[in-house]
Amino acid sequence: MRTQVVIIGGGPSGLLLSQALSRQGIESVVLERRSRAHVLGRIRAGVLEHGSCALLRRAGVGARLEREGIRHDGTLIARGDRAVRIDLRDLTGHSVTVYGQTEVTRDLYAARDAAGGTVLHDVADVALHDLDGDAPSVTFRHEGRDRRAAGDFVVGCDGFHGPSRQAIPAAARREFERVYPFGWLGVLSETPPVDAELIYAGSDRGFALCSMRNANLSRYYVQCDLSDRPEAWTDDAFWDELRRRIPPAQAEALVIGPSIEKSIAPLRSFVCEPMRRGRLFLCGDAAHIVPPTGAKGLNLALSDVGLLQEALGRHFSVGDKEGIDRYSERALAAVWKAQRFSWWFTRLLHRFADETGFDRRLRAAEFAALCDGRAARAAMAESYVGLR
Ligand code: FAS
Ligand code: PHB
Repeated sequence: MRTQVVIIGGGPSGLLLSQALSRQGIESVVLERRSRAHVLGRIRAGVLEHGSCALLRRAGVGARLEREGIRHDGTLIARGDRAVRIDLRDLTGHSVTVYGQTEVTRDLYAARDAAGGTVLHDVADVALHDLDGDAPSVTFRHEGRDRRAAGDFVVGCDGFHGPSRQAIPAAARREFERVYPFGWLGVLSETPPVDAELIYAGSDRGFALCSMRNANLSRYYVQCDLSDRPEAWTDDAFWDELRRRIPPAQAEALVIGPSIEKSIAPLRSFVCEPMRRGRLFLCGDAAHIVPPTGAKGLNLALSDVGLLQEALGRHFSVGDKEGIDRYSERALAAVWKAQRFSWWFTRLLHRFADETGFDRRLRAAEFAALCDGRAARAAMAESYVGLR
């Protein structure tokens, strides 16, 4: 098959890129390893920055987001029995929107279907070819046949474990990584959220997060050991631990119920430089991973798409190469800002097994600075609502 842009990966970044390109009359094909049901079965991010909402609206997938997304003007950060509300709207003029990644992906699939877009599922043996020439292609197996997709460009939207990043020769890649010595045990429950806004809580027992998807669907997380397994946690054990880590008022008000999803996500900071090799561009988790503390993973992926769809649009429409030539530099500038914030927020709220007394005092002083200083809250709020 012949197209203009071959996209590997049918998660949010691959789908949004395909949708945004098609709105500019640029053809693409999306090659996805899993079934659509599998992709839509993933429970991941929950918070969208205003820049991400704008991108989705511009791509024509903002209608349900407008109807069902929940606008949040602030968020609560708690440590022990002290808590501080970060008034995002007062401090930055922006809010965030609570709307699950699953729903973003669902909306994008529906839009691709409506536009007659090509998204191939259950694709296997994806391999990238001739990236340094002017006729790159991707071979793959689909429905029992070996196939080839040729295009002007290939975009790796295939997540952290996909093949695209590896297609850049190791000698030409610089990788930066920090693996955290703990994970997040997440639970989804059909219960009303414990509060109107999100609660990020640090405690001597570890981190906890109270989030939501809608008025009767809550999402909670507790920091756990990497050796933990979801099946080792009964619902009661989870609810008891959550209560011990969040402020007393919310612990008292918590409505519990059976978990309908329970999983553990590892935490990692990772960046691959550059995010381009010849006719290959990397986008989203294929190029970078952030700990979910700062709610940056999905938003950073969509930020990459915003830059790339504009760059490819100018290339195909007026032959302007400046956008594609500066994509990696511009994307990485945003990536490292998000890495810094995510690392800072993770260190502020999580318990580290090797932390010293000095570390604990420093963390308490960092939290006190947030409580006592508007400037510190404004700096946190600007990163949280999105730096675009
Ligand atoms: P994705 O990983 O979503 O999509 C990549 C796609 O490529 C997948 O569908 C995969 O099947 C496909 N693929 C892989 N290899 C392939 C191959 N060889 N051939 C074809 N297709 C292939 N972010 C937050 O902001 N908040 C959170 O709470 C949060 N929680 C997370 C929990 C988990 C368990 C994980 C893994 C991530 C979480 N994230 C969170 C980050 C997450 O939301 C990502 O940032 C987001 O999915 C990035 O989107 P994509 O770049 O499209 O990558
Ligand atoms: C979520 O709702 O899944 C969520 C929200 C905020 C985060 C991380 C996860 O920082």
